[in-house]
Amino acid sequence: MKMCSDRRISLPIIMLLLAACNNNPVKTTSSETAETNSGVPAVMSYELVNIYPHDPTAFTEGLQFVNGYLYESCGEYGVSDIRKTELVSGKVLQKQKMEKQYFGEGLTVLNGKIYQLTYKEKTGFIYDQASLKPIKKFRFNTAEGWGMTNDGKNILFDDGTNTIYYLDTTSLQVVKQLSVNDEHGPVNNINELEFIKGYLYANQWQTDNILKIDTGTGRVVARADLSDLRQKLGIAPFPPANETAPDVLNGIAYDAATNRIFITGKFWPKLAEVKLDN
Ligand SMILES: [Ca+2]
Repeated sequence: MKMCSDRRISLPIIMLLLAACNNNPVKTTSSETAETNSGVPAVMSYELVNIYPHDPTAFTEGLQFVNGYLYESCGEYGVSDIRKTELVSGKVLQKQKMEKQYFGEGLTVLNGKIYQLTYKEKTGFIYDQASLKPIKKFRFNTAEGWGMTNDGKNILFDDGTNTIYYLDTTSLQVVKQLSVNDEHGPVNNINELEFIKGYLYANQWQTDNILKIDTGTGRVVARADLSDLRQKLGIAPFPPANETAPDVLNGIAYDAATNRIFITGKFWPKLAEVKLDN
C-alpha cells in the first residue's frame, strides 16, 4: 500500500495509536534470538552492509531478487509497471507497463513466471520472467491486494489485514490461510513479503518494522525496527513532505545464494543491503 491520495495518513491519530499499540517492541536482551516464553517477539537488530541506487520514481510495491537481478512491481494508477533492474547500478533493464486502470501491487517470481497483484482491481497478472510479457490474468477475491512472495511451492499474498493467503500456482485458488498474531493479538497492515530460510518476513505498512513470522503458527517471533535506516541512507523521515518525496519502507528481497537481504521503499533513491541478526 498504497496510493498517495489514499495513503491513509488522513487518519493520522488513529493510525499512530494503532501503531503504538501494535508495534512498540517490548525490550528484550540482545542475547535473546527467538520468541520469548511469554510470546513477546525477540528484538532483531540489523546492520547496513551496502547502499545501492534505486529509481526515485519507483513507487515500490513488490521486490524480489532472482539470479542476480531485482524484479520490482511499482504502483499508482497510470504509471504502474513491473521491471527488472541491475543491483549495483540500479539501472532498469526491462520494463512492462500496466494499463492505466491497474494499480500494481505485490510481485513474486516462481518457476519462470512473475506473479503480480493489483490494489483494488481484484485482478492478478502472470508474466513471462524472461520477456516480462503478460501471459494471463486471474481473479482473486480479497477486497485489496497488497504483498506477495512464494515459499517455493505456493504463492503467498496479503490484503492489508493480518491474513496470509496461499495460492495454488495451477488453480490460482486459495488453498490455505494463515493469521499473523503477536502477544497483543492480530497484527494488521501486513504488507510486502519475503520468504527467508523457512520464515515469512513482512514489513508492516506505515512502520519501519520488519516482522519475522513462523508460518506454522502465524506468530511474530522477532521484530526489527529499521526506523534509523532512512537517516543512514540520507532519506527524509516519514511522513513524506510532498507527493514525490520518499514514502514508506516497502520492498524486501532475499538472495539465497549469498544470504543478502535488500530493503527499499516507495520513491526511495536508495536500496539497502542489510544483515538481520535473527
Ligand atoms: Ca519481496
